[in-house]
Amino acid sequence: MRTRLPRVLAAVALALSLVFLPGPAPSSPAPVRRYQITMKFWKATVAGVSTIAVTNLPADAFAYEGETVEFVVRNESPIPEGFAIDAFGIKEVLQPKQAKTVRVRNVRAGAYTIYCHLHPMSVHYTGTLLVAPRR
Ligand SMILES: [Cu+2]
Repeated sequence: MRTRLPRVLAAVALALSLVFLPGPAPSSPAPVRRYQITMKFWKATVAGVSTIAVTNLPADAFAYEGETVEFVVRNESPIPEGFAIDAFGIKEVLQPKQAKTVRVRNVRAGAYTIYCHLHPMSVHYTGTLLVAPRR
């Protein structure tokens, strides 16, 4: 008598593979958050002293952990300016009118200061990159 066992085993194997094989890997890469930042310059009075002030507009950026953050930074100050985020090892120098793209991949949760490392903070406004944890 011919046995049906091979066919039954094949059917069981197929059923098990449909149940237990992992689904397709997520195909979409982590989202990218883009911020266009302009370093703006104007005359200001700090503690009674006439000086210049520089800030990043917008000053602040937001992302969720694991995302990629991309800053397109343009320097509208008449002198070289810095764009630094210590926690990610970023220390870029931008000449007047120069633009640079700075990418931070797979950001960790936390709050990070964005600042100019070339000049005292008293003539700059710092910004914050806020990275929220995923729930
Ligand atoms: Cu500066």
